[in-house]
Amino acid sequence: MGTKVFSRPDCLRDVASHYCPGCHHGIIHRLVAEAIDELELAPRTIGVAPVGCSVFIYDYIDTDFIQAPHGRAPAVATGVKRALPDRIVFTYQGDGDLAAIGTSEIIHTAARGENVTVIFVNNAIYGMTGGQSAPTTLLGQSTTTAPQGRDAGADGAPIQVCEMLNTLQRPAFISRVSVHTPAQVVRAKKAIRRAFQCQQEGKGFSFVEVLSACPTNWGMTPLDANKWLEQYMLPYYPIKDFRIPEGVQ
Ligand SMILES: Cc1ncc(C[n+]2csc(CCOP(=O)(O)OP(=O)(O)O)c2C)c(N)n1
Ligand code: SF4
Repeated sequence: MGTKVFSRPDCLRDVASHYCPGCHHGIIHRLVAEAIDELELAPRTIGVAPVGCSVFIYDYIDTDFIQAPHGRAPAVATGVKRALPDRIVFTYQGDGDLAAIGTSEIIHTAARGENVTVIFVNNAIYGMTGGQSAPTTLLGQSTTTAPQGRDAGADGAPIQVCEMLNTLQRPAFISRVSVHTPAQVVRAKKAIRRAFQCQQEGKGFSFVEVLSACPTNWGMTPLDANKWLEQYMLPYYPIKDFRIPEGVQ
């Protein structure tokens, strides 16, 4: 009999997802599920689902879930964690959700150092609603609301969320990763696992930004979307561990 070398994480449901071909949400879901399994957190984990394409994360990851209104996931996570401090609480949010309508929630949750984990999926665009500009849209990137490309004069400069949160005193863990190559997937997995471990050990607020492709709204093939991410997103959103507390492996 052969040796099993690859299997579906126990807490990732065996169902087809609704994501477009080449979308990275599915990969990131798998990494979250693997980390929850490896740390044996599933029975006591509560996820907070966002608005956006990944709202249906509650259909894919087999833990308890709450769905929060646009941008409010960190505030909901704060309430849940304070009411049930023995639970592992995480949010999963797109850049429209977290960096636009939810800007104040993420800043103040990080500033308070709430002991929750935030997975922030930055695909530089609003996915679900048809490709409008997000605060993370790159200069020159064309979207349905900036067909000539984002212009700094009219639209401001893109927000670098990790750098912004890294100005605060209280966050314990801040890291930016990507999933556009197998090597980067391995690195991303490590960061997500560390973030959950950080919460498990009571070290405080943990935040992982994952650079992600939206081939549909970028108007590209999945392969070209990965190349675009590498060429244009990485220089402005560098992959980096901004902050890691002592003792987190
Ligand atoms: C209060 C509120 N305002 C607006 C919307 C509409 N809305 C749903 S998804 C979405 C954009 C989500 O984009 P993003 O967070 O980047 O996630 P993605 O779809 O790219 O994964 C918006 C504006 C909403 N659901 N609730
Ligand atoms: S629209 Fe973009 S973010 Fe949404 S599922 Fe499709 S590729 Fe993914």
